[in-house]
Amino acid sequence: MPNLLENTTAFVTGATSGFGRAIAERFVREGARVVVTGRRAERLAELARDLGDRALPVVLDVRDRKAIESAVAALPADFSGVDVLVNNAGLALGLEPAHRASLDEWETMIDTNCRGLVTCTRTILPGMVTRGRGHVVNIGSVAASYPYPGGNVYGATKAFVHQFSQNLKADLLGTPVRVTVIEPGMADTEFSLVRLKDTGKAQAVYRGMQPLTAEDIADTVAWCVTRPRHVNVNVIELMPTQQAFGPFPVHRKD
Ligand code: NDP
Ligand code: 8X3
Repeated sequence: MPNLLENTTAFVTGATSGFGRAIAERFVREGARVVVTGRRAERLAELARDLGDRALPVVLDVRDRKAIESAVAALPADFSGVDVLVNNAGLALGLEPAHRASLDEWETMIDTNCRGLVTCTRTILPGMVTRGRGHVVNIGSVAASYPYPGGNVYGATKAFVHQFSQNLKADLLGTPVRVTVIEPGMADTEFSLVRLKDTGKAQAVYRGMQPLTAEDIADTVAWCVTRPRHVNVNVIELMPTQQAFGPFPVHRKD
């Protein structure tokens, strides 16, 4: 797909690692200009060096509403007409059952995965509607639909992302702005390291199986945003061939 995104300006949250980085790289390769954001300034600077002047690094914590509003208001002319917003920044913390999980970690997941995503959307969306061109791509998860032990608040935040995406689509009927939610299963990024805070445990998650890669997700996002304008991909759920669904467990007394 050479230069299919030539006249596109994208805003990617969480571009310092994993999916976000791969999406930014793919978009720039396809000719887009990309605002790359995240909290880790050094990583962003390194990414911007790699990608050249089509990437604009903006250090941003998606939990900080004022920072998002000022960053978007201050975008230079070349990057200000954002027509693809990729709400990717997010995290899972811990796998403890609900009665032992950390409330602080729950709040961090809600603030990042839900509040951050909503704030970026509400800040950038009006410009898309005014310009008559735009696509919001939200990164959800299979955890939105399939519960698992320890998934408690993480899965709930991704269910929020799913429903918010569908409701956005309802609100945007009559405008040309598109909305897609992409819901991956296991993918080998820094996700498990962030969740488990232990390199050995994080590597063990992917032992003996072939997980999705960040490039698989970037490929999926690129496909969605390059469909003809009259085509809206609502939801894509994808998982490794070596992952599947669990049976209903039953707790028996004997
Ligand atoms: P990574 O940990 O590799 O990347 C997460 C990114 O989110 C980083 O760039 C990080 O940047 C950013 N981020 C986290 N918190 C904030 C914040 N408060 N403000 C701004 N940026 C933030 O994980 P993935 O690439 O795997 O995760 C990307 C998305 O994909 C997440 O929403 C995740 O829930 C989802 N997902 C992941 C799956 C997987 O198995 N890997 C499967 C399904 C969905 P920084 O730390 O620099 O701020
Ligand atoms: C990440 C996928 O299955 O670890 O969203 O929840 S899973």
